Amino acid sequence: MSERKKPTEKNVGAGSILSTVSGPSSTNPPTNLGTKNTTAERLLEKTVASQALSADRVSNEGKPNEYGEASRCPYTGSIYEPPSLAATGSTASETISSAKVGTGIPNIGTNPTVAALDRVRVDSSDQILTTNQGVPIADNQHSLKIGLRGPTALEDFILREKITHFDHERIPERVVHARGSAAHGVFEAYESLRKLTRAAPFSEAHKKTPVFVRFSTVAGERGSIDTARDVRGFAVKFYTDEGNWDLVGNNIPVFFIQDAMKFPDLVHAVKAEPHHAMPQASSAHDTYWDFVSLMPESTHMLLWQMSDRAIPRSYRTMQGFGVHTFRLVNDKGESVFCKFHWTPLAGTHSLVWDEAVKIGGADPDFHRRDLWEAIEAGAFPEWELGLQIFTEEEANNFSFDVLDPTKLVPEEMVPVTPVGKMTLNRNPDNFFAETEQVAFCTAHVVPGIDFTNDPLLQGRIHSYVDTQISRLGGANFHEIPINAPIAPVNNNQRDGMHRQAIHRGRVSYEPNSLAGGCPFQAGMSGYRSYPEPIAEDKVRGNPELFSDHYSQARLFWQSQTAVEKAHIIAAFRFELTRVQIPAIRQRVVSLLVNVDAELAQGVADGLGINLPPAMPLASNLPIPEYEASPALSLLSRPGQTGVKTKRVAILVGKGAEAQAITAIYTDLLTDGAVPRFVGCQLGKIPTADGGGLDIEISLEAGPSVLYDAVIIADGESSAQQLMKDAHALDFVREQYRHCKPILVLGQGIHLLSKAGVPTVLPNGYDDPAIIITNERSMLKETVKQFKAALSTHRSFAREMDPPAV
Ligand code: HDE
Repeated sequence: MSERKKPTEKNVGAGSILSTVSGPSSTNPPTNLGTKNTTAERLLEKTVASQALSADRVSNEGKPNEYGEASRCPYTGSIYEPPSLAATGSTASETISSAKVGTGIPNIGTNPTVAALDRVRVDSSDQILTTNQGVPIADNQHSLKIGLRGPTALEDFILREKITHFDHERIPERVVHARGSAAHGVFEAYESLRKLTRAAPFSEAHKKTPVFVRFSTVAGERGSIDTARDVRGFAVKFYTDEGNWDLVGNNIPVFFIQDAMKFPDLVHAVKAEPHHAMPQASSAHDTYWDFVSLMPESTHMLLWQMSDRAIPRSYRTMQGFGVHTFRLVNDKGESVFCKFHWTPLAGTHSLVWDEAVKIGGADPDFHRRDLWEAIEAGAFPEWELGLQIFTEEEANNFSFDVLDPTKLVPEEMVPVTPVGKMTLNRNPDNFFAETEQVAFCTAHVVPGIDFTNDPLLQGRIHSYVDTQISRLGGANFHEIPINAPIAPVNNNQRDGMHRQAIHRGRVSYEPNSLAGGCPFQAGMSGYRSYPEPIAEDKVRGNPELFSDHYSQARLFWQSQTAVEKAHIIAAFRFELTRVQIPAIRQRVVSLLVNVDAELAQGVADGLGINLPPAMPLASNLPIPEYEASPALSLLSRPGQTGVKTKRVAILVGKGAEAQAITAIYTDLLTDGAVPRFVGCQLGKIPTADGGGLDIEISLEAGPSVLYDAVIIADGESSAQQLMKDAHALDFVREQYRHCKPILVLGQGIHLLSKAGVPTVLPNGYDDPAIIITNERSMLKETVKQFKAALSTHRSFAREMDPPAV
């Protein structure tokens, strides 16, 4: 560093310091400005210090390291200490304080815009109403008028501010995944994964990283129903101490298309048709099936989409997948490939189609409500994060290309290693500020996480940042509190719509000498892209292995249980029945012929058509064969949470036997289930013992589809009342049709009989999920049996297509 010159005892040159343009060439500044003004004194100090700081940096010493081999190892930028803090400030007056500008103590090296959300929380308790300018509002009832019956004055700035803000309350909805719900939580690593990755969330055992997670449907608009047949988004924002990492995944491990180029086509095909804007939140229409039937690479995904995965029981009972192959990179720069899996501790459970359709009417917010209620009840949803790790060499020996997002890596080939647990433990305080404004971007990665060349992923890296700019109104969406990292943010990006940060100093470029070289580049400790060697021609095309469109669709099909297969056929039948053009139906079935004969025949029969010839293959390459993978069956993960959070309706009528049902009610509550007394209408009903019981919800407001199971109370007159109400008859029929556990106490059996619900399976055996008891002494045992059935979710053995009941 150069030696600093001593100032002389003069005030010549003061005029230049008090000006903002030019000055003498001498480096000896005046010692005073001929005034006693403290701000001016600081201005002098600032000027002197700035000159000294700038002179310290004689050249950009990093330059030689920016070329050739040396550039492979980025250098750490140099820092120059300012002789006075005034040197780097924007103003000489920065030490002046007020209630608005702050303490007057410069914030050195800090950025409070990234502080916890508390910095922007608002609570109006004990506060008067004000305008947005903080002016107290005297009257919030009337506009300012010329006389009581007169016209409104244009000068009414209070009315105009209120209405203007209201007029602009809405922002554009997400172009896809518009409908969603989110929650805060924490991710805790089981062990350190330092050997594999330097990614901050995995750096030590038991390290906790805050997360915000948004689940969504894809096709519907912001106000559409939760239970549409659709892929679910599963987007996790990790607020790590090395910046934000967004793992923006789905509940299905593969995708429809192989290249980002086709995404707008896919979305235009599945969204409501452009001429009449129908249907809402449904793929069951011509344009969708027209497109996918001409895109055979969609076949694997179509099987998942037609499976019950696409109608989850709850966000809490879905798996999540990163879909693409990613890279993990460790401190030494070594890389492995990785697939991300989220596995719900509550198990994977789905609705059945007839139920999903009816929930759409009974409670369009079914999944939003379920997530909210579980978290508010302290039944925090949990998922285990698992990794499939494999090397590039191993990947080269797979029969498929790991860059192809229509392919998964079967768990039997590469096991899933659990690495941590995510718990969602807090609902957002404000839906708009948090859930709506959160911006997930696949480009948000942290050191230790890197991309592969999956052409779908590559396109996404661009798309997400880009879409937020129009959705959230500009380039500063990262400053919206929910999006701001908890890691410090320092760079030279400036301005743009709605900028929040107020940067100190006049430097917004690098290299610089005037800010002491800061902020400086991190060098080898910063984010470094994995230096994958590539020497190829520039081309639009796909690798040959991408042409196998059916082998993994077959793997999926073969790995399903008989029930799941039947549901897949029924879903294709439903969707294609809604399609109007026969040629499109034919084409879809011709795709399925390449997957499996039983599947294709089942769908063809459902559509009343002959089996068409198989769709021609895209290549003559040998088609890989796989062993069935039981892990792909939804039913293979019953979960560990038993009856917890399961909703149980206890049907009661006037004169019900109260003792047993109140005991069961308490028992279920104790186990974490959510029982409710459901009756013909609200109010207190008399019970057989002369007491009374408060109905919690009516059959009309809380129909069958909103519960996981039903208990029918004992009592002759209770049964009589329920039997006269068709809602009650529908209730038990639907519980039966949707394969839910039914517990019948004593006289409650009459309701079951009147509803025509059989108590044996179609094959004549006892139905294990219909539990009937007359014996009070056996109640404990019976309830145990009921809870066991409730834990297993559904009894598909009774299912018939079409339903007999
Ligand atoms: Fe998205 N996707 N996507 N996507 N995606 C969006 O970003 C896009 C894809 C996923 O809760 C958009 O912020 C392209 C795969 C989720 O806020 C947009 C391509 C997967 C969410 C976008 C894909 C996803 C989105 C719309 C093909 C699973 C909701 C609004 C190259 C791995 C995130 C937004 C949230 C949202 C683009 C394909 C998951 C337009 C171009 C594959 C979970 O940027």
